[in-house]
This record gives sequence, structure tokens and C-alpha cells, in this order.
Amino acid sequence: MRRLAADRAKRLIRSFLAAQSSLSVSSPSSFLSSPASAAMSTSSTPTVSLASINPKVLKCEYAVRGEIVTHAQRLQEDLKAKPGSHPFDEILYCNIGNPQSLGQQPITFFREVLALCEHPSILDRDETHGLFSADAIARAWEILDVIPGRATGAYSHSQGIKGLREAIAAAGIASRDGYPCNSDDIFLTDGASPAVHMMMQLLIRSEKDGILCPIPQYPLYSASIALHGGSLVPYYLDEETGWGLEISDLKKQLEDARSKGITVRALVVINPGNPTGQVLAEENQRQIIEFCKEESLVLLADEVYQENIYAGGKEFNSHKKIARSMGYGDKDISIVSFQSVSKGYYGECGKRGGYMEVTGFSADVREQIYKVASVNLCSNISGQILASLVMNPPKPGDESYDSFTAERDGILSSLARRAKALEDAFNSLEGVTCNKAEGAMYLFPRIRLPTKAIEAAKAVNSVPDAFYVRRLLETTGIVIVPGSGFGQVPGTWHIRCTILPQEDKMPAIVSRFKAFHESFMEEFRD
Ligand code: DCS
Repeated sequence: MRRLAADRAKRLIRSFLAAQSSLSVSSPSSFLSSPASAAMSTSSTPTVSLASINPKVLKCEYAVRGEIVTHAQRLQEDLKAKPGSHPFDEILYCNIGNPQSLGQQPITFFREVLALCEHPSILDRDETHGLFSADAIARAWEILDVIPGRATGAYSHSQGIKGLREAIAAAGIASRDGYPCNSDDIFLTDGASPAVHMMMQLLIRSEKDGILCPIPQYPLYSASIALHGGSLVPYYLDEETGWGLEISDLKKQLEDARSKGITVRALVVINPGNPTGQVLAEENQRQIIEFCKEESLVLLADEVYQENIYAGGKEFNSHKKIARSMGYGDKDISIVSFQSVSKGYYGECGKRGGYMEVTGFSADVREQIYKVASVNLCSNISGQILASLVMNPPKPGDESYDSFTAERDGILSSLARRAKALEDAFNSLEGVTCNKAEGAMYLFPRIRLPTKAIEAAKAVNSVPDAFYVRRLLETTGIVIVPGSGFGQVPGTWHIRCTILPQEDKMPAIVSRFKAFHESFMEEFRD
């Protein structure tokens, strides 16, 4: 009886496939071994195995949420089920730039506007004027007025709501840079990550296409290049000069890749740097732009940490601004600038807002970028609103201005103090040297591990810096990321630690770290 039903189902599927043959990319037999038929089959062979999935997925690695974090989550479960089961009572996540998860408070003005936009019916109520600032109410009206039908629950234009893009272009980018910005160049995205993927998808045709990436780099780039089947062409940042970018190394790596038959399509620059924290000097940016122009490379400028600058005398300059100041227009150079609501002083990672500003691409290529964006329909509307707010915050004279600047400056100056406290702590450890975090949210100290520790790591099949990081977690509950997840000069070992724990937690973290490091060095001293 059951057999007859299964036969009938197979016949039905076959006739369905015949009718859909123009849509089907899998053969009928592979369709019949899909999960639908697996339910009918008695065989226990899994339909999908590691050997049969896309090898590009297997190749892709993402250290900031990798093995060490999974281990930390297990320890956290242990602590919950059995308090006192580890030598610490909480897990401290210093592995990821996720400020609000460590207690950073959102900026009031941004959240007021978001709340009002999400629930516009309260805008007309009298009580609202007592609860929300006048400029937040006015801004919510302005935003709702540019959303067709004021429908924040509707799909928007695939590039994002036009009026929000106009605000980002004029009040945000043009006033930041002093050069015009066209709202049609802005693509609003769910954070910067999807924008990076979109550009990789556009540029990478095969493994013969290469993308020049800094080493160390933020692993979104290596992961995205792997997923899209391209080749990462490394250029090394120089630790000795505070993670400086040497144009001579760029040239050397480019020529080397070309000699191997790789067509290098783009250059990634992360400024301020992740994980390295350096802020590029203007002169260096000019050299980069000249290099991209001469070599016909797209400049992928990751500028998500543009508000995170702590070193006196350093300032953020967008690459587009520098290019325009050199007299290069849209026809001369292709630049994509990525920005995100996850970073800066706002740290709204979970809201998933961001954009890319795409300049110097022909109209027909732009249409293709639009097509790719449209496959996702649109980015989420709260993220779009937030992106417009971070690029156009309260201005002098607005009711919220003073409280807004106090919140913003409070967060940024605290981040600067935390960066310095951690930098000093790392530099006081035996065998550790740590460059200044001029910007961004991380420190990337170098650790000279004793040979015995390197051998102990090998004995358990671990990379030495990952071995150190795991020991640190198991002893102190502090989660950081091994430098090997970002790339480093072979034979050197690093760790990446965020500067994000709140200031009242810093002394305890520093002393736990110091005690761990001393005993680790003692245990493995050569
Ligand atoms: N670019 C850089 C340089 C980043 O550091 C990040 C996130 C992103 C892009 C993407 O972020 P969004 O998609 O949220 O906009 N930084 C990761 C990190 O190193 N820690 O946390 C996440």
C-alpha cells in the first residue's frame, strides 16, 4: 500500500518536472533524491554531505565567530547549568565589535526617531511631546514624508528609500567631504557586509580574478572572496611602522599575482583599520588612489570606522574626497565606499543598516549592480532610517543637540581611554608589543610565544596563537580571536582584542589577563 503511494508520488514529481523543465536546474533523478523523496525512502544515506556541498562554502572561514566562540558558548551553558564549574563566573566577549552587547547604550535621538517612525500613530498624541524631543518628532515626520504611503512595513526601492539616500548624500557625505554626492550612487544595505558581498559577486568571475587585500585583514573579505570563488592577493601592512601601507609592497604583490595569470580587479583598503587600528595619512591615501588609477583597479574603501578616531592629530578622510581633491572625477577612478550603523559611536550592529557609495562605474554596470540589489528586494527599513540618521545627526540649535553631543563624545572619549588602558596593559606583558589603536575598535598585539608553547600547540594540532587564546578562555572566561584568523606575517603570532568592555570592567579584565599571561609564560618558558 505504502509502496503504491510512493510510486504514485514519484510519477507525480516526474510529470511536475517535465512541466517545469525550463525552470529546473537539477536532473529528475537528483530531484528524486531530494529531501521530499528522502522522507519516502527507507535509506539512511544523507542527501547532502560535506563531500557534496559547494566546496567554496567549505573553504570560507570567519574567525570572529569561529571555533573559539562556539567553545565560549559551551562554557557559558556550563556556567548556567552548574555555577562554579569554571574558574570564572562570566564569559567576556572581546572577540567581536558589538558594543551594545557589552553594555554601550544607544544614542537617544536615534532611538527616539526610530520609535516614532515605527509607530507613527503616537506622533499626533499630546503625551508624545512630553516624552520625545521636538527635533526627534520633527525628524520622524520628515522621514515618514519621504516614505511612500508612510508605510515602514512595505518593501522600498531596491537601492533604498530615495529621500533617505538624498539626506545621506547631501547632509551626510557632501557636507563631510566638501564634494558633491549623488543620491543615485547610494545603495542602502543591511549593514556593510552584504554590500561587500555584492561587489565581490560583481567583480569575481573565476579563481583567476584576484582582489588585493591587506594582511592582517577583517575576515569578511577573505570569506567573501572564497565564497565567490576568487583569489585573495595579499599585501602586508608593516607592523614596525604602526601598520603602515607600503605602496612598494602593493606593486610587488600585484606583479607577482599577474605573473601567475591572475587578473587583479580591486584593492581593499580598511581605514581606520580592522584589526590593526591605524588611520591612514592623507599622503598614503593619495598614493593608493594613484596606484588604483594607474593599474585600473576598483578601490573598495571600507570606511565603517570613520567616526572611531582616538589619536590626536589624526582625522578621517574618505578616499572619494581625496580623489576629488587630486582632480580625479567619476570618469577617472572607480571607488566604492562602505559605511555601517554598526560601528562609530552608535554601535547599532543588530539594526543592520549601512550603505555603499558607488562612483566611477558606467551606467550599464550600475544597472547590473541595481539588478543584484533588487534580487534581495530591499534592505530593512529601520536600518535604512538609522543609516540616514547617523549620517545626518542633530545640528547646533536643535533641541537634542547638546544631549546628543554629550552622549557621542562620552562614548568616543571612553573608547579612547579603554584603548589606551589595554594598549598599556599589553605592552607591560612579557614578550608582547602592541601598537596604538589610532582608530576602530581593536588592538592587535604581537606575542612572542616560547618554543615550548609552539610545540605544545602542535602536539594538539592547534595553531600556536589559537592555543594561547583557548587557554586564556578556559582560565579567565575572556574571549579574543587568534591573529591567524586575520592573516599575519608567517612565523609571527598575534591576538585581536576589542576595546569594548565597559570601563568599570577594565581593571578586572587587565588583571585576569596579566595573571594568565604570566602563568602561561612560566609554564612554557624555554
Ligand atoms: N567592515 C569592517 C572593517 C568591519 O569591521 C565590519 C564588522 C564590517 C565591515 C561589517 O559590519 P556590518 O555588516 O555590521 O556593517 N566588524 C566585525 C568585527 O571585526 N567584529 O565585529 C564584526
